[in-house]
Amino acid sequence: MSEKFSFQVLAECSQTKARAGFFITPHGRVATPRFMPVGTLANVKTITTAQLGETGAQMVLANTYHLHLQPGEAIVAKAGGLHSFMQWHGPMLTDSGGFQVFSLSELRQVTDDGVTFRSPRDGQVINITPEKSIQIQNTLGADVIMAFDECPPYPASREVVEDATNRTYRWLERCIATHQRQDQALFGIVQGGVHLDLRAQAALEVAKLNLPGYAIGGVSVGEPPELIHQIVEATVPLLPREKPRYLMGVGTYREMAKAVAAGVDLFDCVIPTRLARHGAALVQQGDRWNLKNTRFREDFTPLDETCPCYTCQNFTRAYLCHLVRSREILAYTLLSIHNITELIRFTQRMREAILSDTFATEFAPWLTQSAPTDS
Ligand code: PRF
Ligand code: ZN
Repeated sequence: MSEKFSFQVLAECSQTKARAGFFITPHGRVATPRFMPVGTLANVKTITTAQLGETGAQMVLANTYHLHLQPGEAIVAKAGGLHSFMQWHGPMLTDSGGFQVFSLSELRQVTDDGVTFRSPRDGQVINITPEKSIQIQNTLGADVIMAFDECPPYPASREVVEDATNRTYRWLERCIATHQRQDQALFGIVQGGVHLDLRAQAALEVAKLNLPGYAIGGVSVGEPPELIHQIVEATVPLLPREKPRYLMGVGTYREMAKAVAAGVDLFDCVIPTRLARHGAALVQQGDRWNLKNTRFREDFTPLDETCPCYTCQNFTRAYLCHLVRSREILAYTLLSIHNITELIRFTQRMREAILSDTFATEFAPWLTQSAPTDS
C-alpha cells in the first residue's frame, strides 16, 4: 500500500492551515485542494466520461449502495472493474454505502452487526455489514474505498450521536480486518455530530490507525453552517499532516474555502449536477442563476466569459435559456459541464493561491463571510 499511495504537501499557507499537495494513486495523481464530482451509478448524471475529463475532474466518486442494488458488483467486476466499466481511467473513490443507507432507505435497522433495510428498487430485504461493504468495494475496484460508518441525523440526542460514533469506530476496525487489496486505499471516517468532544475523541482514535487518508463525515446534514466550521476546525488538527483529508458532502464556495483554510484537501457534492437538473448555473462569487429567467432570453453572451468549459466556449445564455424552457435534456448536460468546471476551478484557484502564498488575502472575502450566500 505504502508505495502505491502517498500524499505530498507542496506548500502551506503562512496565515491559515491551508495546504496544496498531490495525492498519488495507482490511476494517477490528484492536485489538492480539489472538488471531486459525484458519479453515483458509475456515471456523472447527464454527461459523458469524455466530457467529465474536460471539466478538470481528477478523482471521481461512485456509490457502493447504488451499485450493489444495480447492476450489482459482480457485473462491474466482469466488466473489469469500475474504471473499465465507465471508461474513467483516472483516480476513483467509492463511498461505503453507510451514509446512503441512512439517507435513502426505509425500514432500516441498525445493530452492531450492520444495517438491514428494504431496497427502494424492489422491496427486497438487504443487509450491509462493514465486511460486506468492504467486499463490495474490493470488487468494484476504486482506488480509494471508504469505511462503513453510521452518520447520525441532525438534530439527534447526544446519546444517539455517541452510540453512532463508537459504533463507527468498531466498524472501522472490522473494515480494516476485511480489506484485502493492496492497490486500494481505505480511508477512515470521523463522526461525532456537532459534539466537539466526541469529534476529538473520534479523530484521535481514528488517526492512531495509520490509514492512508481520513474523512470528516456527518457534517452538512442540516446543521447551521457555522457548526460545520467549528467541527472542521476542531477535527483537522487532530489528523496527521502527511495524509489527505476529505470533507464529505460539502461543495459550496464558502464552506469549501473555510475548510481549505482549516487544512482540508478533498471535497465532493452533488450540488453542481443537481442544480443543473433544476436549470441553474453556478457563477463566480457563488451566485446561482436560474436560466429559465426571461432576462436571459435575448442575452447572447456566454454564461461566464472567463470559463474555459465547452458550454461557455460555444453557447450563449439565450441558447441555454431556450433549452431549459423547452426542458431539453441537453440543457442539463451543458449546465452540468459548466457547474462542475466552475467548482473545480474554484478549488484549483485556491490551490494556486496557496502555492503562491496569496490564499489568505485572495480568499479573505470567503473566509470572513459569516452568512452563507450559496446554500
Ligand atoms: N459518511 C459517508 N458518506 C457521506 C457522509 C458521511 O457522513 C456525508 C455527510 N455529509 C456525505 N457522504 N460514508
Ligand atoms: Zn462554463
